[in-house]
Parts: sequence; C-alpha cells; structure tokens
Amino acid sequence: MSRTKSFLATIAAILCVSASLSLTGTNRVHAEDVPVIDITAKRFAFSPDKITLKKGQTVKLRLHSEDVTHGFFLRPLKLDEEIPAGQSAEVTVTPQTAGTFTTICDHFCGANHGNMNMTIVVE
Ligand SMILES: [Cu+2]
Repeated sequence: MSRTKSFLATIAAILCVSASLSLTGTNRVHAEDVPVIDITAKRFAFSPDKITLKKGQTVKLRLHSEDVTHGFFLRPLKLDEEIPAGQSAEVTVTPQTAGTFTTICDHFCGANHGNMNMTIVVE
C-alpha cells in the first residue's frame, strides 16, 4: 500500500515538473524567436521601402502611421491591415511562397496615394 502511494507521488511530481517546464519553454519561444520588423507609413511612402523575409519563418510586422490612416495590403501573403492615424498595428506573418511582392496602401490617404507601396521579398 505504502509502496503504491509513494509510486503515485513520484508520478505526480514528475508530471508537475514537466508541465511547468513545457510552459516556460513555450513562453520563451514566443518572446525570443519571432523577429519584429518596424515599418513606418507616412504620406506617400513606407519606410523602409523594401524588406526581405525567409520562406516559412514567422515574423511580426509592427506598422506605424506618422500621419493619417493608411492601409497595408498584400494578397499573396494574406496581409490586409489598417494602420490608424498616428497609431500602430501589428500583424504576424509566415510567408509560404518565395518571390517579390508589392504591398500597397489600400486606404485612400491623399493625392499621391496610388503610388504608395513597398516591396516584400521572400527568399
Ligand atoms: Cu494611401
């Protein structure tokens, strides 16, 4: 009887330890392994105007607007964000297709809006 009890206690202790290990492991992966790329939108350009991503690698794009509301639209990467005036928006993306893509501002922001775009290269 007491042998069974101590056996069960040992199992419980192992489960506890492995549960807490896997939790901290998950948190660490999220905090450190997703690179952040800052992109600033301002009439009528994005800065930087070109970024390079790796196929299959997740990145977080942190989009900032320095003036009015802008859009950030790129159908092949399923990006369709609105960047509110003077604020930021975040989107996480894992590109699955290599190529050179053009992201456009799809929220009308003024006279030269039609030429506001940036390049995303996936390699
Ligand atoms: Cu625009």
